[in-house]
Amino acid sequence: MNKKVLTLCLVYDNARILLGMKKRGFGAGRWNGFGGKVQEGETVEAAAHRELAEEAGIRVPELTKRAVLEFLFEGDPMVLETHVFSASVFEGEPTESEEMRPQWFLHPEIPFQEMWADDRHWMPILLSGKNFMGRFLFSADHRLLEHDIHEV
Ligand code: 95F
Repeated sequence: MNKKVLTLCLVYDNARILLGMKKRGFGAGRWNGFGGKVQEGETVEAAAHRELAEEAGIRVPELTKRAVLEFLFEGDPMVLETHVFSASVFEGEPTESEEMRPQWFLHPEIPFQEMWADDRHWMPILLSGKNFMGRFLFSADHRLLEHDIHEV
């Protein structure tokens, strides 16, 4: 099985969540958490810290493991194994990077219609404090075909 390991970090508190508008590359034009590919010789958690710093300009003293999500796209043998982390405490001011434009959203105003179609299925579970696993199958044109989520 061909797989890529990715990270995804959500910084949030009881009122708001920090998302970034992806400015280029895969997923451009969508709001998402901050993350990306784990590099060779790097731990998954180190990659998550690095991507938060690179893409959002913030540092977090602690990341909490929350989920592992598998994303599959029809016609593509690659499985995207995405490790989801959360943090509530951060240092620095969220700053726009080449990759992302950060913005805070109140929980009831999360722009699900401008996000990957999986997010509306799992982000409410994340915000409710639960941990979970999920598998999402997309068509080649990024429509969500199947999804399966288990709380753990
Ligand atoms: C969400 C995704 C994907 C999907 C893109 C690559 O970095 C990790 C996050 N990531 N995030 N919410 N959905 C389908 C994979 C394209």
